[in-house]
Amino acid sequence: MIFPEDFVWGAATASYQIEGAVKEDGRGQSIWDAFSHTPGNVADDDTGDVACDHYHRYRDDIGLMRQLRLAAYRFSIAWPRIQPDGAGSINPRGLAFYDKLVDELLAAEISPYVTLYHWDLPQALEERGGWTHRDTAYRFADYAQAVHDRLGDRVSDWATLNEPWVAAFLGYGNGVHAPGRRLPADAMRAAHHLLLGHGLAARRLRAGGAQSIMLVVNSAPVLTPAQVNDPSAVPDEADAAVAHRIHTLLTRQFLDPAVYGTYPQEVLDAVARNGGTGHIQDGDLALINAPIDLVGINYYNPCVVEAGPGLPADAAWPGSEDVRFAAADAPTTAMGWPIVPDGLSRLLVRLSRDYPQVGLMVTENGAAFDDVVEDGRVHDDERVAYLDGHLREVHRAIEAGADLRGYLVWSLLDNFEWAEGYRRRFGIVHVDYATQTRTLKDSALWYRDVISRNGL
Ligand code: PNW
Repeated sequence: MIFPEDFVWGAATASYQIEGAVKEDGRGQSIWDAFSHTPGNVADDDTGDVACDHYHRYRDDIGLMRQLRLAAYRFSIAWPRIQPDGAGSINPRGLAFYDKLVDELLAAEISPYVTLYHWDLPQALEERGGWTHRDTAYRFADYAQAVHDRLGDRVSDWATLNEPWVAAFLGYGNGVHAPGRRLPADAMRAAHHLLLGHGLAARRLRAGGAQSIMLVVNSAPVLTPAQVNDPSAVPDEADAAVAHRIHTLLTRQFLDPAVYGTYPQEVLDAVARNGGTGHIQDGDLALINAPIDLVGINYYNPCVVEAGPGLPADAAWPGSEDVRFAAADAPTTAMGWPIVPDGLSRLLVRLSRDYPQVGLMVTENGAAFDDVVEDGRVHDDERVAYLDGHLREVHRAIEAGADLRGYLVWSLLDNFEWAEGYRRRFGIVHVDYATQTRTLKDSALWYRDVISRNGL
């Protein structure tokens, strides 16, 4: 099973999950510092204070990437390192770190894929309303431009936002993520302002000459329970209607405005029922509809739903009063997430058909398991099977005509898994946090061979 010649193989991380060094070189506070330092928000009250200490160990970590023959490395920039207060003057020491990181990657012949926002909003901006406040979108565009001004001569691949659905609906809807707010109306405002920030930033990047601009979404095929193991199962009308609505709220809410400059009517209806549409101003959709080159897809598992009249709305899903979120009949990872590899091909084929103007890239895919180091090895056979199964589906999607440019595994390193803290390990490289020892898991060695063969 051979992949296209120019297919991009790589791995991904995010700043707050790996860097540590939260007080160094003038970095300001982010919402994740405030949130993780509030007891009860994160499992074991873990914080990103030290994480993988990547801020000090990035050279060694790039050495690992080189050993694995990665062609691409997707990382994110911590906005509060660049602008400690989220606005105004630029902190040169913050930019200097990413400058060195990029140079070191290029020296190792690894293409940097820079994500500008992977959830670490400057706390100073949260205190002015965070993403519920329209001004944050404009501040984000200024920050994006400052980063591009510094790195744009060497970085050609840019992503504006990581997973705006998660940032809005887990951050402001159910409060499981920072900033831990819990109001559907806030989540819907945040979603719109994130999109506005994306559009404004994409325009600045383009004006500065960026080659490739991407929006990264957490997407999933939305299936009824019967469809999980039988793609040909035909849901009844009520189930089909709720599945369509959840697909619209999860994926079309973000990609339709970005790619087509429109909101689906069902999104506008949900916004209208949850605080109103007053924050959506004339001209916003035209701004959000900035030309982009790629859509990044983060896929972990399908979303399984059926009709369930009269239920309380899930806090993360305003507009889901008639939806029952169901378990999939499938084995699960340590996160409890069902393993459904062909969900990935179904998703990619559909998105390629729905959004033919843009290319696709799998910007995250991977799994957490309870890994243990034994005699310097980690026999993570389950992760190898997970990755192998999903890569077969990536190949299948390409054969079916999906315009798919590359695949990035989540994650290079075990890291701070947000509300789950350090107990969930997604890395292909094991991190012993007490000593910061890195150990290549069997999955890393397997992935290296996949990359070398450009196939399975
Ligand atoms: C993504 N959910 O997060 C992120 O982009 C990564 O930073 C993260 O480590 C990875 O997936 C694994 O979780 C998500 O609850 C977190 O639906 C939570 C959800 C989805 C994505």
